[in-house]
Amino acid sequence: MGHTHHLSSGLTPAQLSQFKQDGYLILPDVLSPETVQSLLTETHRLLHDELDLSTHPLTKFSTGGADDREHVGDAYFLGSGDKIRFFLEEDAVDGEGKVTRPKERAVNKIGHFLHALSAPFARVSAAQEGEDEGRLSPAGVARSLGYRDPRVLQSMVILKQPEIGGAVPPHQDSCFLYTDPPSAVGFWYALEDATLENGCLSFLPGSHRWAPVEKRLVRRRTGVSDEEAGGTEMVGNEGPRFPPGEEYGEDKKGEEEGEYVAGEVKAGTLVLIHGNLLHKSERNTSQKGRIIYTFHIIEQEGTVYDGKNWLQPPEDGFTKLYA
Ligand SMILES: O=C(O)CCC(=O)C(=O)O
Repeated sequence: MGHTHHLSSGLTPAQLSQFKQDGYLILPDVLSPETVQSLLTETHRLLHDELDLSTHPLTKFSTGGADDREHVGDAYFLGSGDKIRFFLEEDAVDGEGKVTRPKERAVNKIGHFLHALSAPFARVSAAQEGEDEGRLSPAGVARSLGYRDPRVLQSMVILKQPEIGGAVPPHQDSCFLYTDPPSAVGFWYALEDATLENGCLSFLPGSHRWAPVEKRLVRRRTGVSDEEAGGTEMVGNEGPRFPPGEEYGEDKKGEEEGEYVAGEVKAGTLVLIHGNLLHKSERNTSQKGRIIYTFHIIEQEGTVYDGKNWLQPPEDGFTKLYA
């Protein structure tokens, strides 16, 4: 990292205006090679030590079509907000629900409380400005973006396995992590190189300014246990569809919608993703995996977190980002 990074612990003005313009920002070398290695080691340890396929409910998680939403709805998923749980690649399970490959090669996703229950992952979001030899910290980024009391509400490792890694269709994260008004931002860290071949992200630049949060993922029944909730469904969003600010509105779309731009990145890169931004990733049919770590923050101060959201706060509330 250049010397200037030691002077500023948040985003530079140029980085901030790029994020405001595009709705995403690619920041290389934010994680040191040692940190990347520690997170990969922890990922493999979790798969090896903590996953027992013989007792796993074989939940498949995908943001894909109607069939997939059925699976999303089960209690294993709804109860994962304060646990470390494993969600399988669609194509790693056959018609009878049998896993067709070694467990280390069958998992699509690990979530959603890594940032609290796994020390190596917890260190990533707990880092404060000025620590870690001046590397950019999540707290520093959040302060640059104007967050007053940012909370980490979920975290996950997405493995996107070789040959069968599932695609993630275009979506906006604020549909899944809704606050009134919308406030989500994703921190997405490549732990391995992400390329066109193994299913890197792509983004629709500027769509966060004109693409409203039209629907939300909610529990079918609230005030009941995860088992009785009846899974989840997508419903229309009656609340605000953009964060506050004059830069947002459906009229900002203008003439051209534009095209998705691929974000090929090296391991150690951080990608910031605005909660309204349309983004996606393709299938991985290559021989190379694509392991990433992502967590999301919301603004706690002056927003309302909806009791119908699929993800409900743990006992002690969502994790503070600022020390
Ligand atoms: O890593 C991916 O392929 C997709 C991740 C994503 O879109 C998200 O977490 O919102």
